[in-house]
Amino acid sequence: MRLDVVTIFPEYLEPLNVSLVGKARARGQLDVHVHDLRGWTYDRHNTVDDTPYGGGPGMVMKTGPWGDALDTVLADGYEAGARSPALIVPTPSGRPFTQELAVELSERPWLLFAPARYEGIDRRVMDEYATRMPVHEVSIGDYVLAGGEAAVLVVTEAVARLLPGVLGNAESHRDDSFAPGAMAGLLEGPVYTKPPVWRGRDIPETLLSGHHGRIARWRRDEALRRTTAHRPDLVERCDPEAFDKKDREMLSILGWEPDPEGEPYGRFWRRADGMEE
Ligand code: 6GU
Repeated sequence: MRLDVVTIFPEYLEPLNVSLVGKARARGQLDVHVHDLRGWTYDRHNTVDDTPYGGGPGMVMKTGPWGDALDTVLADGYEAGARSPALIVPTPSGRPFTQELAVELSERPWLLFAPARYEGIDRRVMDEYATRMPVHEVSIGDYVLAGGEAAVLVVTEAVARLLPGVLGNAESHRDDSFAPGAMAGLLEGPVYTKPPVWRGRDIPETLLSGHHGRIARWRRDEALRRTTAHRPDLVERCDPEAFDKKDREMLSILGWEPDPEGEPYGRFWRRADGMEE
C-alpha cells in the first residue's frame, strides 16, 4: 500500500517511523511519502491560508497550494505505478471513522491524506478531487483537535494493522472490539497474564480452570458487563438474535431487558432500576 500525506507539519508524522507502521514500512509493506504543503507556495511568507468569505473567525486553507500539491503527488504516484487513489480528509465535521471504514481503506492500494489546520480547507478542493477519486472526510471522535495530523496517525495505524502480514498472528484480529464475528458489537473484557498473584490480587478462577467452554462463557459475560457499562449505545444497537440464553441471563442481571416495542423486535434496553457499574 502507498500512503501520501501533505501537511504543513511534516515532523508531526515522524511516528510513522515507529512501531507497527514503522516496521511495515521497513519490510516494504507500506510505502509512505510525507510532503510539506509549503513547497507549493510561491510568496515570501509561504502563505497557505486566508480569511473566510462571509466573514467569521479563523482562517481557511487556500485552494492554490492544495491543488498544486495534490496534482504533483498524484502525478508522482501514478508515475511510480500506483493506482486507484482515495483521498482522506481528516476533519471534525467528517463522518465518524470506524473499524468498517478501516477495513474498506485497508483494501485500497493508495491512500492520500490531506490534514487541515485552521478552520479547514476551501470546499472546492474536496469537490474537485471527488470528480476523480473517492473522497472520505473523517472525524476520529467528538472533540476538536488543532489539526488533522494526529488523525492521520490514528487512521494509518488502524489500517496498517489490517494489511496482510503486518500483524504477526492472523488470529489477533478475530476478537477485536468492533470486528465482525461472534463478539460483534461488544467490547473486549479484561485480560490477565503471569504472575498468578500480584500485590495480593489473583486471577479469576475460571481462567485457570482449563475448561474452554467455561472460559469462553466468562469472557462473554465480562464483554457484556464492560459494554453495558462503557457503551450502552452498542448494546442497544445489537441484533437481539445475537444474544443466547446465557447472554440474556447476564443482561438481565446487569439491568437490561428486551423491549417488546423495540425495532427490530426484542432489542435490549436498560431497565429504569437497572444496575450501574
Ligand atoms: Cl480528523 N481533525 C480535527 N482537527 N479535529 C478532530 C478530528 C479531526 N476528529 C476529531 N476531532
